[in-house]
Amino acid sequence: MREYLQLYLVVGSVNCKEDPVKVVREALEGGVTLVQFREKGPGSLTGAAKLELAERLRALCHSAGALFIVNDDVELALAVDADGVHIGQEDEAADRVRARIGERILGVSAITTEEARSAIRQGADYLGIGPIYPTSSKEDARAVQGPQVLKKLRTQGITLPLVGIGGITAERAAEVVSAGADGVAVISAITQADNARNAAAALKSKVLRALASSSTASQGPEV
Ligand code: FQP
Ligand code: MG
Repeated sequence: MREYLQLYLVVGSVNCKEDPVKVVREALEGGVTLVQFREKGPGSLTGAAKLELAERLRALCHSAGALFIVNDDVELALAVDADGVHIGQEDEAADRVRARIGERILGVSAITTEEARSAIRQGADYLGIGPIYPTSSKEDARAVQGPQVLKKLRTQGITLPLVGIGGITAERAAEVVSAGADGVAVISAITQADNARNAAAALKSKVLRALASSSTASQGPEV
């Protein structure tokens, strides 16, 4: 699980300036390890069009060796045989979603240690932590937490895979990982870039470098 969180793309058709299939294909070429299909908000697809896009994105992800997860919509996740579902604190209860999806991956949004512990008890496989920085991709986002929230969760004994989300750019990716995340989740840093492939590749290299230095950080000075 942990490795798949390295570069996590959250995407829906409304986030994309061009064909979402093209954006996701390029993002996968650039090193995205997991795609969350988040088709919501004004102008989003519904019904058969939503199902069809989900199927196309799932196929692309699997050809690239990446995971495909559906946001909020458990029924859609089951219909397209997705790898999992991501839910937040306002969505269907985590233990109920766990019961519906069986062994598939369950991601849960959390900020506080209590939310994290509760999600873990209910069967979460990873937690989405944020917003780390200010974001314009989500109208009803909670208060900005800063990378410190990740450090705090780790200090308080949360060892589950964690991915930071909210306002993360290539410039900020390293500090998110250094604070305790296994990777970064982004919407606009990839979907609004002039070149999704290059944007993804830049993020990925920052994440990999930060992961490499975190894993040696406790091993003393280099000799
Ligand atoms: N973290 C992640 C990720 N994905 C998300 N979609 C969220 C957090 C937010 O339910 P939620 O989840 O609070 O809001 P929404 O359904 O509008 O996205 F795992 F990618 F880090
Ligand atoms: Mg949700």
